[in-house]
Amino acid sequence: MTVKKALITGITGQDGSYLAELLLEKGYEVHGIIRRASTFNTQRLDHLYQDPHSPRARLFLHYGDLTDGTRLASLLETVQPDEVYHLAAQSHVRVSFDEPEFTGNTTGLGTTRLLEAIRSTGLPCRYYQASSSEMFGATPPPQHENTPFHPRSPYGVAKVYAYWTTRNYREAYGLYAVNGILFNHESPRRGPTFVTRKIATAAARIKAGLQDHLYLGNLDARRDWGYAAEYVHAMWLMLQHDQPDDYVIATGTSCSVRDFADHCFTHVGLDYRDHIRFDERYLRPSEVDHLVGDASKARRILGWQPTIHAPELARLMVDAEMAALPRPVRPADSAPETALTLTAG
Ligand code: NAP
Ligand code: F7E
Repeated sequence: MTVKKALITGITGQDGSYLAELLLEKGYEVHGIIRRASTFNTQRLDHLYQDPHSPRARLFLHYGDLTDGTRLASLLETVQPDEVYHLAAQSHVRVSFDEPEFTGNTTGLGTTRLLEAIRSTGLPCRYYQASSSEMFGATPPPQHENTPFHPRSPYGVAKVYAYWTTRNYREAYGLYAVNGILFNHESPRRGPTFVTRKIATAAARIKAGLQDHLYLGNLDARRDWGYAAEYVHAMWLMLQHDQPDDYVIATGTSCSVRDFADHCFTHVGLDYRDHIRFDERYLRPSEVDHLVGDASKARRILGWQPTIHAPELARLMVDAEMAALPRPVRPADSAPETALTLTAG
């Protein structure tokens, strides 16, 4: 039996790590593109690491960057993937207002570079584009596949560009290319500056007496928050279908940032109102007020359905933060028995 090969851009990110896990479980050979950095950036993958010299190794990492189209093409030639999951992006909405040009270059044009590399190498691979509910922006909920886009940030604008580029390569060149329009999805592996992780971390640390307050911006924004481990399954399902198509992936429910904070703090027996303070630095020049996805197409055609909604998500994220807290150092933990005996003596 031939082993399927997948190439993942953004494998070091939240979704990349869950997707790599899923594909390895399914027996794939997984290749990931990572950026060269002066420090290691593979923490989310360390538990999956296999010595590439081992004959059993099925996870391979390669240096590359979305700004380097030549490298993307040479990697495709080398790896010859059956499936390409394009997850890499400058993915932080607030940061995209500070770095609009960089965000356009990576999140927008990076998609063109990768699709053009696939087209020019002529590989018959299937392509997944990480599209986002941020593309809907100001258009009121519920949002589905035919809802008009009205992005409210340079990030959202770049994702709209990437979405249409993906559709254009499907229509113009017959590429098997799909857009997964994913609503917010979170986990203990979420980047620390996204609001759910920021709140979950703070709730655990405040409970443990390690900090007193948490500074946030707009508490009234409402999001449709799901669990990342369930959402990567939808990405895989999209590439197994007979026809390439675009799908919304969401829970169909929403809550406000304030509600999410309430879930997290209540879980550890605290009142969020005693600990949250306002900092205008976390406001955005234009905000997305309300996102709720209608994922009925994915349920009907792919059989995908989420099981975890915001309240459970908040609890599982806070539990993970509590478990990861530094344990208080006791003498028995810090010193070997002989030293302890000497000190005691
Ligand atoms: P993430 O944790 O921020 O991960 C982003 C990944 O992209 C990281 O591996 C990062 O590498 C890589 N990357 C950034 N710039 C790059 C460049 N110039 N060249 C190569 N790699 C680069 O994002 P995520 O939450 O996993 O999301 C995955 C994708 O889905 C993103 O495209 C995001 O925009 C999109 N999306 C996310 C959500 C969500 O709620 N999570 C919803 C809809 C769509 P480093 O580790 O080196 O930084
Ligand atoms: O903000 C508000 C903020 O940064 C959520 C990305 O994965 O999902 C994500 O984008 C809400 C916003 O996620 C703080 O104003 C208040 O209304 O966690 P976030 P996001 O902007 O929704 C979409 C689908 C993506 O595609 C993106 O890649 O929370 N908020 N106070 C705050 N947000 C942050 N980050 N920090 C605060 O202190």
